[in-house]
Amino acid sequence: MPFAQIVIGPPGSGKSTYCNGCSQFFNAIGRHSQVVNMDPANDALPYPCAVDIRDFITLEEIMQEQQLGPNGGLMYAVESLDKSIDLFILQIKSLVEEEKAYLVFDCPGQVELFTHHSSLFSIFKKMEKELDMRFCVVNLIDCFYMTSPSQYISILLLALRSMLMMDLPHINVFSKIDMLKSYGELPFRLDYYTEVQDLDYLEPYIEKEGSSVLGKKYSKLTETIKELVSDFNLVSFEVLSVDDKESMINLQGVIDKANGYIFGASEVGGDTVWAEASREGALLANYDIQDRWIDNKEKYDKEEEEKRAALLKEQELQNKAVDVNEEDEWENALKEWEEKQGTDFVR
Ligand SMILES: Nc1nc2c(ncn2[C@@H]2O[C@H](COP(=O)(O)OP(=O)(O)O)[C@@H](O)[C@H]2O)c(=O)[nH]1
Ligand SMILES: [Mg+2]
Repeated sequence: MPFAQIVIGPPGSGKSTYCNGCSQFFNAIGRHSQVVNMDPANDALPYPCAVDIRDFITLEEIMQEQQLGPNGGLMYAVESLDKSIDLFILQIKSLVEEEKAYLVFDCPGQVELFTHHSSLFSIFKKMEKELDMRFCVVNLIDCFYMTSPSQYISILLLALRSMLMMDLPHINVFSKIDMLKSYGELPFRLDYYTEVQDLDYLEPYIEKEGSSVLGKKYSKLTETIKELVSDFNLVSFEVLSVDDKESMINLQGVIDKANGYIFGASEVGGDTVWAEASREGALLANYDIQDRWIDNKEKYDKEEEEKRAALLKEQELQNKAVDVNEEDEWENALKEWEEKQGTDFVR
């Protein structure tokens, strides 16, 4: 049974960087994975790409032929792929059936594709049906939106809309969490935002923002959206900084649960230690995001920096490459994780 992640989120939210991180992470734990580019505008990919939608269609050509701008061109591109989808699915089929690869789909950033436009969505539904693929949508949202209460409410609505539209297991993620502290102090703890706790507490902050920037009607609209999001009670977030190994390990543990990978992993194979630990529920049970990213961020950053420097020194001594090797970094991070996991097992 094939498994996959569908990586979505607004432009610049870190999707391609995350897909590259996934590629390295899965390599380190021994899971055979491949990244598929679904964005016809993605001309500089940071990862090795197994199937590229640009082999079927490129945005520049469409914009020229159809006299469209970038957004219209993208919609047209996805719609035309929808019509000639069979060849594309055949390539995906060979990846999952012959290569037995775990797939990561890097999607375009236009949010309408995930909120009310059905083309891209129907491609994934087709794969689900024809290849019995198990998906998890990973929705990346820049953590900067946490810093304004009305924008925070807007992204909750956006997340809710794509959850309802895509109708697949869905993990929302605040990306670039390493930047959050530099945006200034937040009125609430980080878990308030990630767990989407009682939104009524935000009211005075929305009002304040309304009177200064956006006007009364806007804050009333925000209040109504807030009630709607609370009524559904579906949205919550994980956090991610791609360079931080611990946040990556934590996120992948959550995703494996959501798409059911941990229950079917024996068929996929290659990452036994990881799969066993996930099944035992030993994945970073005590990952404290407030502590890591706000209260003691500098301390942890310094520790990470020291670890990197030590690794660099060790490599220099061994006359290896001068640049710290990503593989060695992962090896160390996973070793630490296994040690932590050991203590969890004992407990
Ligand atoms: N600080 C920080 N920057 C990030 C992180 N992830 C991505 N970025 C940066 O965000 C920018 C946009 O990333 P990209 O992956 O191209 O976004 P995409 O448009 O969603 O594919 C790039 O400059 C990345 O280096 C992160 O975890 N932390
Ligand atoms: Mg991208």
